[in-house]
Amino acid sequence: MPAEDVPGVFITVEGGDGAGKTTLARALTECLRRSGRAVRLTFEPGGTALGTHLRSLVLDPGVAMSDWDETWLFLAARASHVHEVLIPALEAGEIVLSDRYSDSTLAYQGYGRGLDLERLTALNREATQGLSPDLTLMLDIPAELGLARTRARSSQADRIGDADLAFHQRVNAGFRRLAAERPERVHMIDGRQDAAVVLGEALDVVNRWLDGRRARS
Ligand code: T5A
Repeated sequence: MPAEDVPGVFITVEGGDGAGKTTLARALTECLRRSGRAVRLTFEPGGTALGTHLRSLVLDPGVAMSDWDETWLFLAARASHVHEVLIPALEAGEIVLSDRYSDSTLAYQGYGRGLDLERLTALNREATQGLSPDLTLMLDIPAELGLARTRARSSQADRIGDADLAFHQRVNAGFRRLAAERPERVHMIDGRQDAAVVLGEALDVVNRWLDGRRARS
């Protein structure tokens, strides 16, 4: 079955470092499960044995790499995530919630590192077998606030999180641009709000999308 025709629902959560993606993805999963739905919560980089190894490599500040080396590692992690986790769960009809996916590569490696966006888009298509999210919840917060949150939580060094503020500002501006270019898929939520308010907005978006799909079928 072509990746774009799988029967489940594929939702991604995106945004800059510390925007609140993991907090939202977990809470949303709980809410959807309580309403009786089968939900698979997963994340990138990670979600598979290979992805877990690649995550520790790509985030290790002691490992030097070029911007393209970094990109290939994220893409390899994504490729294994797509065929090992995402496609099987979607084929089983589950709602799949992924904490980061291909928009992160466009925002971080494209807008942040300055790599060619068209090439990244083509590589994303190959790594994902053309699997695109049905819906993306994008959390927007100023880079300063996101970094303050992640640094308050952990002092552990991280090769990408520790990049300078200007890098994270370019990434966040990139996410906003991606959202503006894809209004039918991407829903921006103000990540500065209280976590409960963020969850409420996200639930509204997801429930409206699910109702719309039911009405269309
Ligand atoms: N990356 C990833 C790329 O460069 N290219 C790619 O293709 C991909 C897939 C790792 C890094 O890899 C880069 C991006 C990243 O730099 P990651 O593990 O998702 O990716 O890293 P982070 O974005 O840094 O993830 P975090 O887990 O650190 O941040 P989250 O998930 O956005 O935020 P969360 O929910 O963990 O919250 C952070 C803190 O803020 C609090 C939480 O309690 C927590 O302490 N918080 C709030 N506080 C106040 N109000 C709210 N609404 C809050 N929501 C959360």
